[in-house]
Amino acid sequence: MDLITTLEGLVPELEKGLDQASSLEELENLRVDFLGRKGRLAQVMGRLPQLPPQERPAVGQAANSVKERCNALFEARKHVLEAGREAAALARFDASLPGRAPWQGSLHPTTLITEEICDIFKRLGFDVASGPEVEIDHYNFEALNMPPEHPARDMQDTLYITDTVLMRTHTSPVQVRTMLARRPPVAVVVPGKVYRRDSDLTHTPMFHQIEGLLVDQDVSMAHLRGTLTAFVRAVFGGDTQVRFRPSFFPFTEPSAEVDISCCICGGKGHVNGEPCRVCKTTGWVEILGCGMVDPAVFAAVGYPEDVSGFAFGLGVERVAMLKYGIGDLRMFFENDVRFLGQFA
Ligand code: 2U9
Repeated sequence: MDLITTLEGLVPELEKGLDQASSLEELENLRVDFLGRKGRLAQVMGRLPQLPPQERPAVGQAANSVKERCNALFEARKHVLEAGREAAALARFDASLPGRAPWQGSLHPTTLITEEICDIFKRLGFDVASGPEVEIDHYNFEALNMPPEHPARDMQDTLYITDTVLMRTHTSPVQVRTMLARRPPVAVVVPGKVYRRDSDLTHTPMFHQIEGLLVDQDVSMAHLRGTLTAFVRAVFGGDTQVRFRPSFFPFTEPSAEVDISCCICGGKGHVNGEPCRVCKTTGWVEILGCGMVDPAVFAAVGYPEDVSGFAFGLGVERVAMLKYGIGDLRMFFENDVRFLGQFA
């Protein structure tokens, strides 16, 4: 049989194969078998050099024509099979089912409370400042009236990087930097991460603080009380009661801790006859520490002797736990979307 007849014979044979191919996979196998590099068309063409030269052009033309027709047949069958696959997929698709709502992200409760607190102080005229989390000893301790042998500098509590470089244990070094950069009057709040060598049920090695500092002439404890009372009532509601208890901090004198009437039991000590778990029936919960800035701190930053000021500090996670009734500090660090999604 001459080569042209053999070549032409491929077309009806392919048509038969295509009729039987019922999937795109079978179709591909067939394509390789007919048109592949070692396929049947290629095998016939391999015999071309054995022909007398004058016969080769006609055979070559026939081969091209067969190849084109074969390709067209493949494409046609491919369209049919693809349409079938799509129809099968649509048959499985139930357009009457309710749609799946897209996942919506939400801000972390730590971020939410931080923003809420900063907004309250911005309305009271405070600026928001930030600074490095890796600090030098001088800004974290020395300038805050904590000299080298002070117990708060203990390796037990502080994450040291070198002898003089450490992870800040509070955001106070930012207030020190602020005072070194600006003359009074100064009113800043400083939110940020702080680090301590501490890890148990109620302490994490990193947590978030917001501290505030106000310096001017004739700033008194009354200004401190008024500012913090306004702040607490903005966060926990206008009925919240506030009490100041004497305390001690190296950087403030006098110092106080502030309790608020328990936001879970409303200060009654009991919820539905059960003892309140949050205030342990006392009706009060501690919310922040504060005081009048110690003159030694002003001296360390070169402020004149006639200025006075107040400062305060709070733990953001603690405020969030009280405000939202969260019982476990670890929730803030596990990033469980079932927890985080509730703050959307
Ligand atoms: C400068 C001067 C004074 C910041 C203050 C507190 C009281 C305080 C704690 C609250 C809970 C830390 O997160 S916590 O464990 N803080 O009680 N912080 S006064 O006083 C300053 C800060 C900077 C220059």
